Formats: sequence, C-alpha cells, structure tokens
Amino acid sequence: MYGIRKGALTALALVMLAGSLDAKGSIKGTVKYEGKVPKMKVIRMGADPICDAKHDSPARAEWFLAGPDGELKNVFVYVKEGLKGDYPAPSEAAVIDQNGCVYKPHVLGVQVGQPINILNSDGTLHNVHALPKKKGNDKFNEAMPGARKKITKKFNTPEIMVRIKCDVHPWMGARIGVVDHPFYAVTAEDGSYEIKGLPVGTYTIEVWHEKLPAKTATVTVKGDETVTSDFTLKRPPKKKK
Ligand SMILES: [Cu+2]
Repeated sequence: MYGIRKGALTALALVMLAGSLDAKGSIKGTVKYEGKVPKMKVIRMGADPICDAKHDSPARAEWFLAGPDGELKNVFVYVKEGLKGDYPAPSEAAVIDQNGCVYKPHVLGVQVGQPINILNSDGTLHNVHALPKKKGNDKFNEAMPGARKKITKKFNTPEIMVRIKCDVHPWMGARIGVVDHPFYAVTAEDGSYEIKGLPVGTYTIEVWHEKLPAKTATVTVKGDETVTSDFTLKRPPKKKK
C-alpha cells in the first residue's frame, strides 16, 4: 500500500516537474522615450514621381517615431542572453517591402538563416544595399528595376542591426535585427512589445533604437506567466567640452 502511494507521489512529482519544464512564459512591456521628440521632416520625393504618387499625404522620415507620452515605435526588443538550446530558422520568409519608396517595415527582426523576401511594390528602380558589419554576413547590393518584384536573402550570423539602404532614393533606410532564436519583437506605434513562448529561465533583454543608447534588463520567467518589463530610453548625456 505504502509502496503504491509512494509510486503515485513520484509520478505526480514528475508530472509537475515536466509541467514546469514545458511552461512557456511571456515578457511584455512598453518602451518610452524621455526627452524632446525631434520632428520628422517631410521627405521630398519629387525627383521620383512614382514614389510621390503613392502617398496621399507627404511621407515623413521614420527614424524617430514617438507618441504623445513618448511611446517609441520601431524599437527592436530581443533576448540577448540566457537562452539554452538551438532554435532552427523558420522556413517561412520574413518580408520587407519597398512601397512608396519607403521600407515597410522600417525595423524588422529575423532569425539567422531565415529567408528574407525583399519586395518591390513600386514599379520603379530601387537598389537594395545591405551593409552588415559582422563577419559571416554577406554584403549585397542589388538593383531592383520596376519589373523585379522579389529577391530573397538571408544572414548567417547574429547582428544587431544590419542596415539596408537604397542608393537611388537617399532617404530610404531600414534596420534588420538578426538573432539565433525566435524571441524578439519590434515595438508598435503605442510603444508596446510582447515576446511569447519563452521557456522558464532568467534572461537579459535588450532594447535597441536607431538613435538612442540601448538598454538592458534582467527578467525571470518562472512558468506560464506574463512578466512586464518596461523601458525608458534617453539621449546620452552631452559630453563636457
Ligand atoms: Cu529606392
């Protein structure tokens, strides 16, 4: 009798342990900016009427987009440290489109080895010029005339962040965060992000913005729970002369 009960308790303990090992948590939060938000200038696209025609109202630069309370859009949030195991690249391609002579999205996250479909919805000439700095990631520089609707690329090593630009339209720029796991997000217009499906563990989360110093936080996921981690980014203090 005692033996059976002990066996049952062991089985229960194993089930509970397996449950916690299988638990998937989430980290979510809001990234805000504290300081004066620069005004995004209107992009003069007049030199290329095809670009201009795609916009009902004038397009504006996108390198610093913040809401009324400083909610920062286009911040790349990712797990920098603490993950164990391998996460194979998804076969599903990430997509970045050239539409209205603007990259959509402006900030994108991908996994190492994941195909990236670079589209040209514009019917005008673009030139996709990728400028990775990490050894192992190939630079490329490809013309996409109007009729060339898609090229597919990938990056082979993690890099925060790979810059992409267009040599035809000097205002065009995008950043691609390349990581070796699926635990990343890009903040929405309201500054919010969520990283789902995280195994139990303690992680270093980094937030990256194109124009501001990056910031990290340590976050522990204990089980099936959502942990909140908000960030405030500031400009670096001015250097004394
Ligand atoms: Cu272009």
